[in-house]
Amino acid sequence: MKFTLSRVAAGAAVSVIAALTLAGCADTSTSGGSGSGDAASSDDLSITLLPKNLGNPYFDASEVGASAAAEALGAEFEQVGPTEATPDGQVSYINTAAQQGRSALVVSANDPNAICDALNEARDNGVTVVTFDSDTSADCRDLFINQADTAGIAKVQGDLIAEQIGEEGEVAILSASANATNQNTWNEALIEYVNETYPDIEIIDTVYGDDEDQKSFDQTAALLQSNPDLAGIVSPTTVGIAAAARYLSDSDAKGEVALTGLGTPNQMREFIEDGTVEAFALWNPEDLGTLATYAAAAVATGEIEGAEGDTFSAGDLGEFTVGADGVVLLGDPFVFDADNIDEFQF
Ligand code: RAM
Repeated sequence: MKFTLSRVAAGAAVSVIAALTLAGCADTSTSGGSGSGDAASSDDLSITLLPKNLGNPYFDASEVGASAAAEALGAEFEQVGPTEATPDGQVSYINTAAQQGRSALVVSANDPNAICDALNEARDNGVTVVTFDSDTSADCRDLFINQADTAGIAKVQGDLIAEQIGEEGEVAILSASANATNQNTWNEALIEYVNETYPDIEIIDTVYGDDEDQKSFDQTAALLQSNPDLAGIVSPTTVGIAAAARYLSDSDAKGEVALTGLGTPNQMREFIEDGTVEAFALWNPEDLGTLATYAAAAVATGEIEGAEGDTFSAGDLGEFTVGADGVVLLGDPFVFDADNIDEFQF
């Protein structure tokens, strides 16, 4: 059974829809075109998912949603990716997808520009390119599937940390890689929101754990050591927040230094239970993978062009509309705490 976060939040189960009944949504149409080559028919649809890195439970969850959507669409599906979250690591996979003539590439970008040439070459070879989670510059992809809007992500993290530190004190950001489009956008918005909304909170530093567990753990230790008055840490990455929580849970700073940000319930459950973390936020990464795959199929088959106002079906998730700049929005971030975390398994 599949739930979306907002529906779970409302306490309402979504009825199960047999996957096969969903296949029709990308099964038609030769009209339009992706602007990136010939439309694939749904019979020969092949989709490659390229996350920032492999071995990250967040992207494992998006793969579950993506591969289920591909199956419902009758598409051939594979996930490939580097072990380290770097743009260089992604380029060879993009080139291979182009050489293989894949219908669509669904990618979370480690850099807004560094993978653009490779993506545009792939598009010239007829590959539909859809970014999800972390965008590129808009001229090197067909669509961006955005998990939640930037202002909403800034607000939820800003309000959580403010509440947890009594609206005053020093706060640091433990981010992912220094070039990650998504974290950089969110951090800028977070700093602006906190400066405007909470005058007694000072964001003193941003450090980078590169979405590596050990580096994020070490950066947490260093932050605490060099900032004895630190009141809180915001980590807008599932890798960072889990590593920081593990460090804090075993240190004297547990319960003294607040930690919030964006995490997966499965990784954060023990730290909510042991009191290291009060609350954090995220969306459903499985739904994000599902939506990105349906969107990629809709463009690759020519069902939509990807222009503003185009609509397509994403199976159980419903109908979506392409917004300005080729952005499709999944929904709102959701807050997890001790009262609800056990309802979630991802
Ligand atoms: C990490 C990655 C991903 C981001 C989440 C919140 O898993 O950096 O891009 O969206 O955190």
